[in-house]
This record gives sequence, C-alpha cells and structure tokens, in this order.
Amino acid sequence: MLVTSPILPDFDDFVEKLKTIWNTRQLTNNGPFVREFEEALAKYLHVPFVSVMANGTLPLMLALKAAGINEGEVITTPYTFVATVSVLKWLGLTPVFADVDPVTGTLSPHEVERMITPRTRAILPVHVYGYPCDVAGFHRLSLRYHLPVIYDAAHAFGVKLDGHSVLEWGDLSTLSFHATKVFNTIEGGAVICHTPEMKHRLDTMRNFGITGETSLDGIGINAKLDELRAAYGLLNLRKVDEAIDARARLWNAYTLALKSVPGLRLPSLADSVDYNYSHYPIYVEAESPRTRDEIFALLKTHDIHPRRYFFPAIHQFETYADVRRSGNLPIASRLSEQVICLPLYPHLPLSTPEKIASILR
Ligand code: T4K
Repeated sequence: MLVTSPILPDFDDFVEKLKTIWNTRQLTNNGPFVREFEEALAKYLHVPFVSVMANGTLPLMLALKAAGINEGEVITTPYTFVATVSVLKWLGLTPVFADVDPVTGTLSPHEVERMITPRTRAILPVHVYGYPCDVAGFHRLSLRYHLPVIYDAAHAFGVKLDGHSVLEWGDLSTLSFHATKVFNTIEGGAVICHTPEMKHRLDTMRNFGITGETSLDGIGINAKLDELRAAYGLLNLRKVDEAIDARARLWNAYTLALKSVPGLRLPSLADSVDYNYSHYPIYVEAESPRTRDEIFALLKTHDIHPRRYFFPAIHQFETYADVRRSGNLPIASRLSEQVICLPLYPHLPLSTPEKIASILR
C-alpha cells in the first residue's frame, strides 16, 4: 500500500478524446483542449485566469519572473518539497528561510517579518498539505512592505477559505497537477492570476516569449502543456469532487481510529476551510512509545509505505546549508523529524485506517 495513487479518467472517454487529437493532429501549442481545460479549471476553481503548464515547478519559475522578481531575496519556508526552493536558486534569486506555524506547518507571517531586509523582493509561502496559510497575515505584510506574495499552492487544488478559493489570495498562486496530487494531468501545473494582462504575460512566457510569427516579447521558455494531457485533465476534472469526498471519509476514519494511539498528534481541521484532504500527516511526539522512524519501519514490515513528507526539511540538506535563516528553524525542524504522511487516496479501502491503528496499538 503506497502513500498515494492517482485518479484516472474513464479509459474509453480518454480514447474518444485521443481520436479527436488523431484526426486534427493538433498535439500542442495552445490547442483547443488546452483552451477548454483552462476555461473549465477557472470555472471549477472559481478563479479569474488560469495559465496551464507542463508541470508544477515551471509555474513557480514563471510566476516569479512574471512578477518581475529578477534579483534579491525571497523569503520562503523550509517545510516543503524541494522544488519550492530549488526554483529560487535556479533563477539566481536568494532564498531566505523563516520558521513555520507549529499546528499547520505553513510559513509564519510573524517569522517572515523578522527576516525582511532592504534586499527582500517577494514572499513565497506554501499551503502545505492543502492547509491555507495565514493569508490575511501575508496580505498585511504585503501592504506594509510593498512585497508581492506568490503562493505555492501545489497541494491546495480546490481548497476554500470562508467559502472562497484560497487561490484568490496573493499576487499569484501556482498549482501542481502531478500524478501524486489530488487532481492530476500525469504531469502538469498552472499559474492562477487576477488580470488579463498577467494571463497574457504568462501565456507568452510559457511559449518562448512569442507574440507573432515574427515577434517576441521578452525572454520566454517552453512550459506548455500538450493536448493529450489537457484532454486527460478535462476528463479527470469530472472525477475530482467524488475523489475529495472519498478522501474526506478516509481522513475522518483515520482520526477516529488513531485517537486511541498514544503519542501521536493528529492533524486538525478548521471550520472556515473546505479542505481537499490532500495528505494525512501524523506527528510522533516525544511521549510516543515508539519513535517516528520505528513506526515508519514497522508499517513497512506490513507492506504499508507511508512517506516522511517533508523530511529532511530543506535547510537540513547540504545543498541549502548556506541559506540565511531565522535561528535553527526549531518548529520546521521538529515537524520534519516527527511527521509521517499516511496512505491517502480515493480508492484506498475504508478499512485501512483501522488496520494501521491496530498495528500501531
Ligand atoms: N511545490 C510543492 C509544495 C510540491 O509538493 C511539489 C511537488 C512541487 C512544488 C512541484 O510540482 P511538480 O513539478 O512535481 O508538478 C512527489 C512528486 O513527484 C512531486 O510532484 C510532489 N510535489 C512531491 C511531494 O512528491 P516523490 O519523489 O515523493 O514521488 P514518488 O515517485 O516517490 O511517488 C510517491 C508515491 O506515489 C509512490 O509511492 C507511488 C505513487 N505514485 C507515484 C507516481 C509518480 C503512483 O501511484 N503513480 C505515479 O505515477 O515526489
């Protein structure tokens, strides 16, 4: 049993879409399925503009570029997947780490404020596990210091805060549609933006900067999603509500089953949020009779393969040892040493949470 497993479109429906593509031979370059997919996504996510891309890493790069962040420091979280930070280095920007909230694991605006200097150019928080960041706190920082906020929303597909998409917050948000995500296009991703001008800039940038047969607007790159994956995405979009409902049932079953296991901190839910139940992170506390790594190893002996997302925290990798940070980042360090993400995907048997709980008991 793996930590995750993707939802798939109905095979016959996908073959029908492939027939269309075979007939037209329009395989990529902003074809009809990409355009239809972007419209369907904007409608589903309740956001004004979506620019789809080939994976969830390119949107981070293009969002930073499109926001005009060409030099200086970007304050971000060490409690994330490596892509959030590697893109900063890749773009020649300087990452700076601030610590995270002890409950949600999301970047703390208060800690970010302490790290702001005249060299700071942007803030890059992550809605880790689909938990919304303190978006109001970042909005205040953005206004006070005139800094753009770009959210890495790779885990936050469909998440709502107070009834509104969490993607409405910030200057830009980025999504990943990787196979491991709540919603997937195999590989894929998107930038969410709020104006037609920004959508045009992103669409141009993802296609080498081309604006016409003989014209360019700036330096672009190839970040395009192809027609096959856009068609696949259109079909998977029909499945996502059902998938999130199934995830919620499993999530609640985990909470019910695991509350009798000593030494675990279980994730909690806020009433103001419509979650997508992207991950089920448990935190193995000091009073647990077994350590985190003993639990991790024990589950593996039962052919259950959870993951320690996100261990090591990024500041603990040698590659990122030189990144300026607030102290030793005690909270991110502790969460990363305590966390295990348990298997969670829509077609996981509903008996799994109790099975795992009985192994741990
Ligand atoms: N920002 C954040 C916060 C992110 O978490 C990510 C990606 C990104 C940005 C970048 O987005 P992308 O450029 O990746 O779109 C995985 C994913 O590759 C990565 O997308 C994801 N975050 C990260 C958290 O997890 P691995 O190395 O753990 O993946 P892997 O291959 O070990 O897969 C995990 C499990 O999923 C396996 O046990 C089996 C299952 N699986 C996986 C694949 C690929 C399947 O059942 N089918 C599949 O096709 O990184």
